[in-house]
This record gives sequence, structure tokens and C-alpha cells, in this order.
Amino acid sequence: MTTGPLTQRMATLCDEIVAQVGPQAGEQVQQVRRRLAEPLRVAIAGRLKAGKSTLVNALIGRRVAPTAAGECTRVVTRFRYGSADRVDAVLRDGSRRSLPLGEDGMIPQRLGVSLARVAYVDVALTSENLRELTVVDTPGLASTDTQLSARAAAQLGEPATAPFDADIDEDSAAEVAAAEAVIYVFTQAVRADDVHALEAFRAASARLASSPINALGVFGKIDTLVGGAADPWPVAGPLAEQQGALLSRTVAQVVPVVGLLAETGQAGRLTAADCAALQQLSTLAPGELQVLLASVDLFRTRPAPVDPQRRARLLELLDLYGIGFALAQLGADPQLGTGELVRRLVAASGFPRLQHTVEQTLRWRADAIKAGWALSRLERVAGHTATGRDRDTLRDATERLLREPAYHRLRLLEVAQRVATGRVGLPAAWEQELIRLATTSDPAAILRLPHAGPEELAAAAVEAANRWRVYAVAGAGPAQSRVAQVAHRGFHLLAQSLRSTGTQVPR
Ligand SMILES: Nc1nc2c(ncn2[C@@H]2O[C@H](COP(=O)(O)OP(=O)(O)OP(=O)(O)O)[C@@H](O)[C@H]2O)c(=O)[nH]1
Ligand SMILES: [Mg+2]
Repeated sequence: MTTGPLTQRMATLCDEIVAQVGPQAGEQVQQVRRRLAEPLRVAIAGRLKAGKSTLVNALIGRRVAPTAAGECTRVVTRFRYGSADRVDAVLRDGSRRSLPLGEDGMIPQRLGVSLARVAYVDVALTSENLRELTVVDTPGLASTDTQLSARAAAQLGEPATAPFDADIDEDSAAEVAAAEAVIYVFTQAVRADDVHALEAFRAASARLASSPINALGVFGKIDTLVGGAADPWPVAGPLAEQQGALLSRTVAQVVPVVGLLAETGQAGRLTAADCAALQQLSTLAPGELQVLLASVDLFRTRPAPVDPQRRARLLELLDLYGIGFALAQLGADPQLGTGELVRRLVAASGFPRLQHTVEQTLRWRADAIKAGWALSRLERVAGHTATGRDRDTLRDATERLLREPAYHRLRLLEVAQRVATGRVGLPAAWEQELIRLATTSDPAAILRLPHAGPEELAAAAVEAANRWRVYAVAGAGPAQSRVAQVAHRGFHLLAQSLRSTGTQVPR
């Protein structure tokens, strides 16, 4: 499986090159080819106990990553598709130690090797979700960012609590940087006056080679925002919007999620017995239910028709908001089956939007990111190839590819990256237009004309191309001018393709 059209084209090119060059260069090109065939790799990063592993389990659709304290929460773990379940601790010397999955189906709490010797844990699972996505779970970023914290605390006269710290261990940084996309999980609100939080967030993202092009923010554990069983969405929605605006130079958007409900639902943890217990509770008088759901302590200890062990389990699976939500659903429809209840819980967790965003945003971008990576690898192979004939073959092939209109997206992505991270300054509206052009496939979204037909879109693309050409000549400095030339050609190609196909850009 390859990520998308650019990657597919690149894979075909690799095959063509392999047929023409000698065995040495051929093997190196094969390596690039193999990496292209791997699924999109997404790293999950964030502070200690932010809910990273919980989200990883939801994405995999199986509870395998430990979420309690244990050795495994302190090493990088890569989850990929395999024809049989298998866990290996990969040591720094390159050797592997096979580990059994625990009886509960989870990665064992102890690795049996000193942590200092472990580079990462490699987990192959038969999980279908992993056919499309390789997920990398990283340990919580340490909270010892003394320099930054001290400075920020002095400035603000309060203790610094950044959602991320620049102090990331080398293994995590390397794994995250090797991923095509990054999801940051954070739990506390980032406010405009949290200078330190924003600075730390940016410092961390710069070290992890991420940008709004390839990174998403997840505002996690939103059920704990408002307390009790109250609905967090009226608060979480607007907060996430605001944070998205504050972090716009770091992540593409901020998606609010109740990771726990997503994990419980996606990993199929809620049983018919759990559902029956919830059903029984839902028949209590409204006043009594309100008291029961007022706090975790009351839910555990109040006399109720469900035994305390089951209640503790429900708390672990759903927490108060999830329980309250389930009780309301069952109260309104006592015949509700477990399957339908789980579906509604997942919907209430906000997870479908996250899945959609990963699919729509990251996958499409990853195609270009991966193709760009492969291109630079091939150029490097050419540079190191001893025989002149092989070198020429490689160079001809990559140059031919770069002339193809579809490959202009690589250049667009490169300049958008520079603009999005603030290295080249453009007026806000121009910046946004460029990022839309580089990161989305839908002409109507790029041109902000949701209801326009092909003719109108083509005219708008021509207009935009002209505008960027004028800006390239008359605009600000040379850096802006180069960016504008790339954008000009991008809109020109968009207009051409709209004219020839009538609708979509050929991909
Ligand atoms: N209420 C609630 N609890 C959550 C949510 N997500 C995670 N938790 C709980 O928070 C705790 C920490 O979650 P983890 O997923 O282990 O967090 P982590 O970021 O992987 O932690 P480290 O790897 O140790 O840094 C666990 O007890 C989870 O059950 C959520 O959305 N809501
Ligand atoms: Mg963890």
C-alpha cells in the first residue's frame, strides 16, 4: 500500500530505476521503495499522562498500550501491521528480545532488559486499522524544562506549566522526526497570556521537525474540564477553536476528544454485562441519579443496585461523563443494545472527527511529504554512486519527475512550510491562501468558493495566479518573491487542470 498518487508515481519510478542500474545502487533504491510502501507513520507526542497511550489504543482499535505506570510507558513503542502478533524490545546494539503479550493482550509491564539498553519496542499486530496507519507512542515529555520555565515564571510571577517542554529525550525526538505526521496531545488550556506554554510548544515542535503542515493538536480529556457528569462540549468546542488559533503556527487544527470513551468504544471494552449494569442504574429516580453522578467518590460509595466492583469498572471504562451520557441514552431508550450504545459513546467522544481529520489532512499531506523524502534520498544515492552511468540514470529520472506538473506540489509544500513556521513573512491572507493551495486537494476549498462551478473556479485560479505574479515582482523581499513565484505556478497549474478536467486537480 502506498500513501497517495505522488508516492505511487515515485514507487513506479524506483522500479524503473532498479531495472536500469547496477546491484549496489539498485539495493539502495529498493530500500527507498520499501519505505514508500509502508503505511503513513503518525507519532503521538505530549506531556506526561496527557492520555497519549489511551488515544493510541483508540486508533489501533485494541487495548495494547499500557496506560498505567509501568516500564512501557517510558519507552518509544511502534505499532505496525503484522501477519501475527509479536512484541520485540529492540536494543541499542540492534539485537531483539522477543516478549510475550500479557494475558490481558497488552504489552507486558516489564521488559526484562534494563531500560537504558532499549532503543524502542516494536509491536506487530494483526489489527486491521494498522494496515493504513503505523502509530508511534512516545513517553511523556519530561517536565524539567528549567531554563524556559524559570524565565517564564519570572515574567509572569507564577509557576510555569507548559503543555510541552523543549526537553525531549533523544529516542522520542528521533522517532517523532522519522514519522510523517505528529499528533500532539495536551490537556490544559493554552491561553494567549501563557507565554511560556506557547514558547515551549513551539520549541518542542521545532525539535520534532513538525509544523502546521504535518501536525495536529488533540485537546484531550475534555470530560475533565467541567467536572462531574456535565456535558463538556459547550466549553471544549470554543476552547479548542481558540487554541487552534493560538497554535496556528504549530498545528493544522486542534481537535477536542474524550480519549477514554474513544478507547473503550473502539477497543470493544464495554460488555453486555456493563450495559446491563448501566441499564439498571438508569432506572433510578432522577434526584438519586444526580447525587450518584456528582462525584467519583459518591458514584463509588452511595448505596445503589449495582455492586461496587462493577461501578469501579464503569468508572475505569467511562468515567463520570461517559457514565452520565450512557445513563441518559438508556433512560430515553431502555431497549438500547450494547452495540448502539457504544456507537453513541464513540460519537460523544469526538473521535470520529479526529479520524476524519487524520484521514483528510494528514494522509493527503503525507503523500507529498513521503514523496519529497524519497526524492531527496534518490538524489543522495545519485551523489554517492560510483558508476557514472548509474548516476546519470538516477539524475535523469528525478529531473524528469520534478518537471511533471503534479510534482509542483513538493515545491509548494516546501515554501508553505517556510511561511507557516514564520521563516518567511507574508500578509496573513496570502499566507492562508498559500497554505490552502499546498495542503488541500479541493479547488473550491483552496479558492474559498464552496458553491462555484468549474468555470468560475478556473477564472478565480487565473486571478489568483496573476495576483501572485504581481506580488512576486512588486512585493516585499527576495524570499517573498521566490515563494510568490512558486504560488503563481501552483495557481496557474490549478487553472489549467480545472479547464481540462472540469472539476478536480489530477492526482
Ligand atoms: N477521564 C478521562 N481519563 C482519561 C482520558 N484519557 C486518558 N485518561 C486516563 O488518564 C490516565 C493516563 O492516560 P495514558 O493514556 O496512560 O496517558 P499517557 O500520556 O500515555 O501517559 P504516559 O505515557 O505515562 O506519559 C489513564 O488513567 C487514563 O485512563 C480521558 O479522555 N478522560
Ligand atoms: Mg503512555
